[in-house]
Amino acid sequence: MQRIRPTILLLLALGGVVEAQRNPPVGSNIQNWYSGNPVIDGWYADPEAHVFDGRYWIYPTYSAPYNQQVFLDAFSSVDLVTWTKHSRIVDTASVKWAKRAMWAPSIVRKDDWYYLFFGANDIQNDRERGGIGVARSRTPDGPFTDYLGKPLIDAFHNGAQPIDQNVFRDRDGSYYIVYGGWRHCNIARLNADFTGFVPFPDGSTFKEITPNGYVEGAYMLLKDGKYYFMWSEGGWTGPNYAVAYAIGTSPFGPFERVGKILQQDPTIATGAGHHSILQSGDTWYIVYHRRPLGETDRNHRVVSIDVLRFDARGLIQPVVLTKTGVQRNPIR
Ligand code: FUB
Repeated sequence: MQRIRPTILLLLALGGVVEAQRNPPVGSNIQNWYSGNPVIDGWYADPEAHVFDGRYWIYPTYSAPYNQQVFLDAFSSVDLVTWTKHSRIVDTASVKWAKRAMWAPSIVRKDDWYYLFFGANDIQNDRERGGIGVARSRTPDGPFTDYLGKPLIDAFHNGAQPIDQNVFRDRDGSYYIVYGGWRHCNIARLNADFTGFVPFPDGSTFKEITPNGYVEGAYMLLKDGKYYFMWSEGGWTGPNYAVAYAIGTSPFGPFERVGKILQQDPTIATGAGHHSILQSGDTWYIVYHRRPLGETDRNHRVVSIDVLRFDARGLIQPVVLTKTGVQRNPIR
């Protein structure tokens, strides 16, 4: 029999400890071992999830009447079960041009700064002040302060309302913003310090990549060399809100709609949509909002988390909505 080296034995033992930490011992209180859904307390929507500084983070919209949406809160956890609230990480008090409707934060870490992109004011035309802004902080819990003193995108381009942005780093190190409401989605390449954009070779800055069915809530995931472009469909105030996706070979598509991955389950919740994706080791999660059964107020949205699965061909399997949420997963 081959002799097993002590270091391998130690790694096997540590693996056992990690598994033991994730799985509930027989007879233990199951609530301590699952996140539960909603995963955080309160009315929140449009969550973007990340891992920063050894913690899981969720950055949502505060789901309330537009005039009360004057700040953003964040939530962090080391195990997906117990969450800490970080109140008012950014506030219209420190973003002079933003008055209301602070929506759908998207965060990236770059050069020891955390950049928080957000929508504000829900502008209806180019004469109104507002759009997509940027705030930044040295730490993921803020305080984030206005970076530009004005919106980064302050007008409609290709018919896209400047809201619902997702910023991502491409394989070559470039940063892109995908965004847009009113059934149009654009992509633009951010410049190195996020103060503006790098025009594309054809001279344009905003390229439309709207797939069939797109309404809002753009999100780009790079996985195994593919660009999974996801978005929300339907109306966010109703039960049929949903998430669909396409797969492309470049951030510019073309994106052919594959199908829905997230939608209501009338036995669990309605209006499931506006999501983001979280990875921890080999486990993928979808973090999204939904409306509890019986709730009719359009702002009564809660943030939930469930497992996201890919099949052997890399296609996303339909998400199973749960009340239990996901298993405890201590961050490594
Ligand atoms: O939360 C405000 C708006 O509702 C978001 O911008 C949309 O995506 C929808 O979720």
